[in-house]
Amino acid sequence: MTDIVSVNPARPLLEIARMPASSTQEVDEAARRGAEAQRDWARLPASERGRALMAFADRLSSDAESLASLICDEVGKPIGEARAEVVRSVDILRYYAGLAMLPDGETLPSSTARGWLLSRRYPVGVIGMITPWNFPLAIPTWKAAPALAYGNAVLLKPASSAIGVARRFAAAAQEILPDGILHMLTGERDVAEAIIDHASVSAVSFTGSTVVGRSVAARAGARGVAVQCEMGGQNPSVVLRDADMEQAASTIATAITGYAGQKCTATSRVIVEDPLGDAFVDLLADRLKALKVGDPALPGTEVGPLIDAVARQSVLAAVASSSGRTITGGTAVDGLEGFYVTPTLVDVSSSRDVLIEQEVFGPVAAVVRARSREEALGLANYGTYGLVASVFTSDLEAAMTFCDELQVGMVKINAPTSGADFHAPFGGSRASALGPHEQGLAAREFFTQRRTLTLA
Ligand code: UN1
Repeated sequence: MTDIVSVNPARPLLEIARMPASSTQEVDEAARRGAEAQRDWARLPASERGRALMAFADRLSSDAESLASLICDEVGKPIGEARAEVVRSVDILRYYAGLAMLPDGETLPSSTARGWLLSRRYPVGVIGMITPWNFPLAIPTWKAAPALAYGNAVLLKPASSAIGVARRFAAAAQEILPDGILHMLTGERDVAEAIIDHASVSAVSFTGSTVVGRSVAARAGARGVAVQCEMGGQNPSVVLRDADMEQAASTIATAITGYAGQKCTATSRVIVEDPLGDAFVDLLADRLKALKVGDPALPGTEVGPLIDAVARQSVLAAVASSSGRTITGGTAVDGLEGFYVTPTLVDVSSSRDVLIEQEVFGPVAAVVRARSREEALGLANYGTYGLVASVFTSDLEAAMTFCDELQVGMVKINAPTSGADFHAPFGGSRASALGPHEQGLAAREFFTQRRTLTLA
């Protein structure tokens, strides 16, 4: 049996976790057990499920510092960001613990004189979750918390490079939840496919690349089960001529380099309206150069390593094949073990460029200039992705026009493209997403099914 192994991206010879890959038989048993356990879980009052989620949150919270260190060690996330991820995950569990008690359903006028017509929500069943390594705790949490709150069971298949964090998450859940309600499986594509194909799995929620997400959707669709995919982004930040340049430069520098750009919400292109052009580019380049690149475990580090050698190779290759002029960065970092890339800004004059059309997933952004607001809008809507965009301006009307015209799932004004409020719907459009949004009350759409009840 093959082992799944995760290593420390800052010290690649250091193994962090090792687990055997799940067999097809284990997937089958977990799915059947999940289906059985789910029936009882769904019958519990919502308040009882909410209490269990609260206890789960407390369990993670009591272990916060060691979880943050594990996130830092296993996926190379700077320790400050790792701590914030733990806090966010605890908050998400508490939020859904309470949300399960919200009023639900509708009473509708009946077509018969004395009848009742009601619409209510019911759980979906067993949900397969295929999660990435970049938010190894928060993404499993924001999928599992609403799924559990609304009475479903969960089969979690995390990315192999983040099995250590997922194992801690699953162990905490198993201490608190009834047997079989949350089960973690390990492995690569074959295990994910076995989950998607299993007759007891009623829906699949995925976060990862657009290519993989579409194959997950096709496979789930072929079996007729619901699918939710959060996929790639190529997110623009637009700086209009009336923007506060200092604020825009600092915010955008953070959005390009937070977790070394390994977020689907990272800023990947910066569109600057004339006449800010060179002045803004210089300011942004200065901000990027000032960032402290290094060991993610050190408190002052702002940019850590990429997840592995392949990731670094593909980021450097994208920069090398751009037709633009590199203003800063674009290199591996000498003298550091681990897969570091210096924060990178490339001045690009044509939209037909790899740094504009593709998701790079590294601390890299392209900058393009626009002669007018209209041109800036066109450049922001260019391409196939549609996750998030940010606009920097002090003109409310311009901000509202961009909100209306941008073809994305989320618009941020004077704020970074990265970062998400867990109580708001999160999701994209076009190549960035398929199916209902995640998080907030919106999560209910995917994790429940409607039933119309007629009482004659
Ligand atoms: C964030 O920006 O804090 O995989 C969240 C991702 C996204 C989550 C980003 N699904 O990067």
